[in-house]
Amino acid sequence: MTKTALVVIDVQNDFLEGGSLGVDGSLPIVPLINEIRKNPLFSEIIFTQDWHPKGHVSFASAHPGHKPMDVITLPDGTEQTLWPDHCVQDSEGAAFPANLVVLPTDYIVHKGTNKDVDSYSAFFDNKRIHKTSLEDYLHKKGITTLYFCGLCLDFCVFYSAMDSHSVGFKTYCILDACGSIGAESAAKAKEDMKGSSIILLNSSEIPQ
Ligand code: VGL
Ligand code: ZN
Repeated sequence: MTKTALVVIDVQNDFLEGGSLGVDGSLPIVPLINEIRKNPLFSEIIFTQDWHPKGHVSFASAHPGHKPMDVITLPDGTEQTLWPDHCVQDSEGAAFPANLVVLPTDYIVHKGTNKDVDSYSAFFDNKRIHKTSLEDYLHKKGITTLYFCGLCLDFCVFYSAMDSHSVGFKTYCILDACGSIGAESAAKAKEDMKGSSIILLNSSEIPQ
C-alpha cells in the first residue's frame, strides 16, 4: 500500500509577507495549506522550521561589509547566499503564523540549527554531512510518497524535494501552495524538479 505524507516547508512568520525575509503574496498559502491537510490521502503531516542560532553563518549581519543577497565563499570553500537575520530559534519570526493549523499529532523537524552550516533541505544540511530525523521517521511510518509545499519554492522547498527524490520517495510539489523569493530562481527550480521526475501540480489536482 502507498502511504503518503504532506511536508510543509518553513511556513514561518519571517518568510511570510511582512517578515524579515517575507515573500510577496505568500499570505494566502496559509489557509490553502489548512485545506490541503484535510485530504485523507495524507496519513502524516510534517512541518519544518528553519531554526537558526543567533549569528548564523547565513546571516549577512555575521559578515561585516556584506549585505543580504550577496553570495560569498566560506573558509571551507562552500558558497553561501547571505540573508537578513531570520528564523532565530524561539523568536516570533521563527514561529508558525497564528492561522496555520498545526496539531499535536503533526511531526515537526528543525533545520539550520548548526551555526556554521546552512540547511535548505529538510533531509540534509547543505554540506550533506548531517541528516535530520525526517528520513528515518518517514521510513518508520512506512511512508513512500511525499507532497511538498511552503516556502520558499526556489530554496527550501526545491532542495527538500530534490533530496526526497534522491533518497527514493515518490515526490510531488504543490505549486499553488508555495511562495518564491525570485521569479527566475523559481523558474529554474521548477525546470530542475521536472527534469528529476518530480511531479508538479496544483492543489486542485491532488487525488483524494
Ligand atoms: C529559506 C533562505 C534562507 C527557505 C531558508 O526556507 O527557503 N530561504 N533560509
Ligand atoms: Zn534560513
